[in-house]
Amino acid sequence: MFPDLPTRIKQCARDAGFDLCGIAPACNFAELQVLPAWIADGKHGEMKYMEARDEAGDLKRASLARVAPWARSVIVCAINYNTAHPYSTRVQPEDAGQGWISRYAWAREDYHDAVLRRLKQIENELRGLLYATGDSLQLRSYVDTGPLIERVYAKYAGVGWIGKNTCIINQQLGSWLFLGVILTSLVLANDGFTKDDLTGNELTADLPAPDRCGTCTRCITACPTQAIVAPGKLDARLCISYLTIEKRGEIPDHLRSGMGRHVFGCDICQDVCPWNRKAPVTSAAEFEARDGLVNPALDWLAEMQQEEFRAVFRGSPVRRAKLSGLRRNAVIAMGNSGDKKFVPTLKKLCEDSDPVVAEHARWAVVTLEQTSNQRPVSSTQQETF
Ligand code: B12
Ligand code: SF4
Ligand code: SF4
Repeated sequence: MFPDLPTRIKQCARDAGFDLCGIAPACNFAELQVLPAWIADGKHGEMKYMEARDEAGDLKRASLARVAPWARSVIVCAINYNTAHPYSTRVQPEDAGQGWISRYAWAREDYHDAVLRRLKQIENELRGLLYATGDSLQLRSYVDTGPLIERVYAKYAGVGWIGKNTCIINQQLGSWLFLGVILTSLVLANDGFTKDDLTGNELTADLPAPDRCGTCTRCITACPTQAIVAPGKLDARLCISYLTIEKRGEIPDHLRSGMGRHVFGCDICQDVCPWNRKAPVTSAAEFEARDGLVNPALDWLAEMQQEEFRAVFRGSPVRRAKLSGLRRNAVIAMGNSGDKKFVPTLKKLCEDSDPVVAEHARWAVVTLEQTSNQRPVSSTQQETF
């Protein structure tokens, strides 16, 4: 075994551009036990990938010991993606008729690629280091798509605590963090964990990051759709992030007004978090915002055609919503804007060849006609810090 490997790994992570790195044993931590009930209750909505099961019929994401029995440790890396732009809850009057794309999706490069590239750099360095020692090694890097709940391992790696909004929060950096993990066959025991059992199920680590939410409940109160149903428990079907990114087709009527001006993702439960008040700005150039994506013009998005969508969002996570989803979301935001200048465009869109866009445009026209010309001010817009 290479001397003081955990320290070398953390140095590799820093060299690769990560802001944080910690190591958790690959055990079935208690938090993973909430997944089966979450899925059984249908709280994942239409995200079928969350239901993936192994041959025995068990949920893959509920047990690393079952899906990757060779894995002994999880290297968890995090990178800050915050940029120097105002929060969505600090709406200026001139922004109110414009849309909101989540902070994480303004980036010049899709975070999956940006994070995976860095993880691969660590993998390569580790292979180089251990090749010389003759140690055998298995490594597998994931950003989002692995059979594990990354935030649970981030907690036990000391990267941050799981906030009541379910996000990983770091005391110094806040929660504007992307996570990436490397599963490894290495037993990296001396990383603040008890050493007795790194093979399986019972280990209790002594390094979870301490919970610093305290009595605060700002995220729960601020969530416009009451998606945080209890501290640390999210009903994804109600979450604007799910509705705008993952949900295809029609958005249930009763959830549309709560979506406000969000056209892709939602930042509210992080914008209001006191731990993000002084969140530092990223030094990674690829997370700088692309032109036009901060407070984007709603009519631009609602009338966008396939060719422009491809060009504007090439290599961007926004592609996941697909053109139809993004236009649908923009139309809902127009309906919620309280701004009657959108009525002529919306009336045109009522005849759109995309039936989803047309149906939501009809809803938006009715909604706008029922509101006075005053823009509605939600409780989160009035947020003071
Ligand atoms: C599916 C998914 C979503 C879904 C569901 C979100 C969710 N909370 O589960 C949707 C589409 C809604 C979503 C939204 C977002 N996501 Co997302 N998502 C994922 C994904 C792919 C899986 C998450 C998962 O397994 N959920 C299952 C449920 C059961 O887990 P959970 O709700 O987090 O519950 C855990 C804790 O709450 C804890 N717990 C249990 N009981 C209790 C009790 C208490 C008191 C507490 C405090 C905690 C707690 O245990 C549970 C896990 O077992 C991960 C990547 C990955 N592979 O892990 C990214 C990931 C979580 N997402 C991420 C991001 C950035 C977002 C958004 C901010 C994007 C945006 N701006 O719109 C929002 C945030 C919304 C929110 N408040 O969570 C980041 C989070 C980074 C961070 N700092 O935490 C991840 C890690 C992606 C990445 N690689 O960086 N996401
Ligand atoms: S992302 Fe938005 S909708 Fe989802 S829980 Fe947070 S505040 Fe609520
Ligand atoms: S807003 Fe408050 S309760 Fe919510 S995650 Fe932040 S500190 Fe925790």
